[in-house]
Amino acid sequence: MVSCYVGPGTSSSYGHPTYRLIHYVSRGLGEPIRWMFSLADVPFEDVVLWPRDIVPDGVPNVQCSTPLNLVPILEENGRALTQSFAIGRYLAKKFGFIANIPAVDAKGDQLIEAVKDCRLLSRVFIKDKILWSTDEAEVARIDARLDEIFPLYLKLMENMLKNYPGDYMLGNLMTYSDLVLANWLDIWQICLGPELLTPYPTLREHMIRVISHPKIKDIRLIRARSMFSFDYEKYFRSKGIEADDPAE
Ligand SMILES: N[C@@H](CCC(=O)N[C@@H](CS)C(=O)NCC(=O)O)C(=O)O
Repeated sequence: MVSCYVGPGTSSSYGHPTYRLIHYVSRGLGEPIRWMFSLADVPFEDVVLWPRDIVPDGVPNVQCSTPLNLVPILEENGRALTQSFAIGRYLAKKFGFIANIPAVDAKGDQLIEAVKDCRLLSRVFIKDKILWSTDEAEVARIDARLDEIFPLYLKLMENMLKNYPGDYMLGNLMTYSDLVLANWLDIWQICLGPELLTPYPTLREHMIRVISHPKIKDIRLIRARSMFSFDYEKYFRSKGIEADDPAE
């Protein structure tokens, strides 16, 4: 049983912080944080949680005492920080995944907030569609809702990328906003099918550029694809989605 300590931090012996990231076994909200550690060559302890429904005895293997009990949680020298985007922005500033020019970084934040909105709006429909929906009328109802959300947001995100020259959101440097965008495009196109991105070639090329990065590719592949559970993984395998990885 792992317990998450919230309180005054402890110093590490040589002044280098000690990091622990606590998150579910899936990619989800924790993934851009893992990618930043990898890109920055900063070691961290990757504490993997197994969702209640797939832990054999039904007891999660972690007990957290942080506000809201939500993961991911970053511990730095024993001090806990929650809220994935707060963690992400903190590490991005520390490790250099921002442009360091306020007006430029605001553009990166604008993209991140659009991704967050799209995730929150679509999440429940994606989950219902993948996990629970069996009858065609229900799937059609969910698809209609998803069709109201994705074209709007994907067009918006594509325009944001196109409006800036260079391979990445803020030019030729890969920043935190690129990691957030690529991770969620990756998850969405796995959940809803690769054709989701067909009308948005700039988004698709961007996603492939990021997830194919040598320091991202391998750690991405050891994670469960979904934000839900391994039952979901079985579902993907049964549909043969595993063979169709855009980073391959
Ligand atoms: N706004 C939060 C949302 C965190 C969140 O919803 N985490 C989910 C997992 S993706 C969670 O911990 N849910 C509680 C649970 O599953 O028991 C963030 O960005 O970190």
